[in-house]
Amino acid sequence: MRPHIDHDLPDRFPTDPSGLPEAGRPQLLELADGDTLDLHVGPVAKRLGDTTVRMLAYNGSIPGPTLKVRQGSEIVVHVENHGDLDTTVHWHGLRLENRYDGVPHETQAPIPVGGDFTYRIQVPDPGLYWYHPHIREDYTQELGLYGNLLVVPTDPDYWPAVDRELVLTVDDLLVEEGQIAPFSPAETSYAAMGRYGNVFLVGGDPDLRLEARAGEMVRLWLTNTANTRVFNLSVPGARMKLIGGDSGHMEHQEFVSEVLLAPSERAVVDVLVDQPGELALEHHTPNRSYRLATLRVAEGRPGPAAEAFAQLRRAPELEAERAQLDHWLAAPPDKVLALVTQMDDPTDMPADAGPVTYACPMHPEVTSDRPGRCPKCGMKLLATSAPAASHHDMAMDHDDMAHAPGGADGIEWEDDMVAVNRQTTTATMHWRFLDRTSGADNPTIDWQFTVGQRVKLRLVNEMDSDHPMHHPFHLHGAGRFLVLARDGAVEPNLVWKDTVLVRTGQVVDLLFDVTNPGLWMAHCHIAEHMPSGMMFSFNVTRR
Ligand SMILES: [Cu+2]
Repeated sequence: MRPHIDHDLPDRFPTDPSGLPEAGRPQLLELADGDTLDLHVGPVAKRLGDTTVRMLAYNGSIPGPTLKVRQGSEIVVHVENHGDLDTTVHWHGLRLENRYDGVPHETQAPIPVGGDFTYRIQVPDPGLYWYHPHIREDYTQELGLYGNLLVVPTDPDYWPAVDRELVLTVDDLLVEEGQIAPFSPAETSYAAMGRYGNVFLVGGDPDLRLEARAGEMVRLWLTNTANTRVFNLSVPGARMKLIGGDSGHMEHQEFVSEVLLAPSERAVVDVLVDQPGELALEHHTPNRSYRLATLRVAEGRPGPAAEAFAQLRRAPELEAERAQLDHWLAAPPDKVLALVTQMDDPTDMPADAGPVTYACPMHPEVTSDRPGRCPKCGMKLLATSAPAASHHDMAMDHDDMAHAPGGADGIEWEDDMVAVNRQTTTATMHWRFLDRTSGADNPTIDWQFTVGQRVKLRLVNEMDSDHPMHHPFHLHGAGRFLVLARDGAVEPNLVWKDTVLVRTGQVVDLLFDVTNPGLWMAHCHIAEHMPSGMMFSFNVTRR
């Protein structure tokens, strides 16, 4: 189906792919210390199965180029914006100089369409990072503006030997009748749960086919670039070993059958492919399985990979962190942050509308004649009965979707309330961080830290909220953190992180190692939650 042409609708973003260059495959660019990269933001025509849509790309590919940089070096990135709106580039997970962090109005002026900006990017820590805009991510990141940055350690033994490396973004895109579901330039929609997609993209491809040889150790460098979806990834039939997370290697390598990745999190996984044939990268929720990509394994010779795979290495610097963890586990938190929402009823009942029935959008069998909360999931009950017109609008989009009721594991795997979710905007959803450090409601967050400080942060995803759900909490490059405990259970395997998934109702304790001065952001990495209020900035001063 041909996309509509929207020339006469200035209140919409352009959607016509005619005449645009076709999106290419992402390049792998090795950049030496001091090298300059030109990064161009612009529209592309992207084939998705039998339709072609207009998307946005860095240097003409989705994802943008993978930048391979040696630890400790500095690269210069000259960004030119030929996209649809102002932009910046945020270098996710890097502890870099604050003025290159890409936060509009705080660390730099937005780059206007036709404008440019030059970043100087420092990479002190080995591992997998990524870059994306920090303006209207719900639109620009969904449309393809993301790419990886791989920091190669100076220590050649940091990672185990490997035969093949695959840098893969996992993402989902919402496509309706052959077109990307519309966006408003004026406001962010799907603000309740974020925009879940129905087309899965691995490395930007809805049907990615990868190659390997039997006997190889294949390393998957995985990044979740979705707006809101949590991925649970596995390669059935092959053995996997988790070796790294957001920022570098794990305290101890471990064999795993699956890897949970919240939006913006990364994982480094070694996969032993010992048989020729076909393997698949899959996403498993409690109710469904999705095939994301295919790995064809050709005949090969057994090499040393199997022996190396059997070894589980440990990271001494993270074991040293664990040795002093008891002190931090016992210490009271320095800051307590509650994650809550207030939700306006999108049906907006007039007072004289007559009798009203309230129902849970996720559990329609739960009804009440008065406002309240769903006993199954805690969500605010929304008016459904009268008037008839809004009842129709509120029709629950249950389709053939299998439902994880309320997310028994604290994760909303699917959008179980599409009709309501689509209508919610930053005007009607009020996602909030509340500073409960003093024990009182205090919406004004005034964090002040000093370089060299270590801070215990407690995140409380409160059930007493109009729509409790999971949130991936992200801290910008003021430092990096370790997860100390989740619901009081000590974190079994440490890794330096910049994003943590806080499940519905969960309490997560972090140890934040503050290293870089400046004004830095903390926010939920659900692209629709951040502009709905789940963000703040804090200050780090030099010692
Ligand atoms: Cu959130």
